[in-house]
Amino acid sequence: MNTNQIYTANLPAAGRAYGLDLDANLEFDPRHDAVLAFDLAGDGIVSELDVELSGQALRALGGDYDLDQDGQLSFDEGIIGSRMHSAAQSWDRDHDGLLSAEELKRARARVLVDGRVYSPEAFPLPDGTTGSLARVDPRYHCSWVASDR
Ligand SMILES: [Ca+2]
Ligand SMILES: [Ca+2]
Ligand SMILES: [Ca+2]
Repeated sequence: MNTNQIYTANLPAAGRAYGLDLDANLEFDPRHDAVLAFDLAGDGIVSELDVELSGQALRALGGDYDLDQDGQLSFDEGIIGSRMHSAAQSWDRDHDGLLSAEELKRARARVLVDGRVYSPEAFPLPDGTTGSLARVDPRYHCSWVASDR
């Protein structure tokens, strides 16, 4: 497969979800852009709660404990955020601060596009090609997606 990598910004999406700006226009569009979430309960379903908690955990992993994203850090958010940070660190198995394709797979990551659930190894990109998530960097709010074009 001939791959090139796309750099995407990680943006807040609806319901505090963790959005990936696949079409690189710095806005979250639910039809073209993706949401990164984890099947936290391991039941094969990515629920709305999974999506919200995944977003919070990914931001906490990057050091952002403002769980409700209102721009203020409450006392409770400091405590819960640091717990979420510790929990999310188990996804980062080599402790480099990034989530690699392999780490995402082991953590049961899923990519949601236009209401459908895909594997992070194959999901539709806005240009009609198939993408796979190569790396997620929660500290710098960016990701790399490999395209099959
Ligand atoms: Ca976008
Ligand atoms: Ca807050
Ligand atoms: Ca890692």
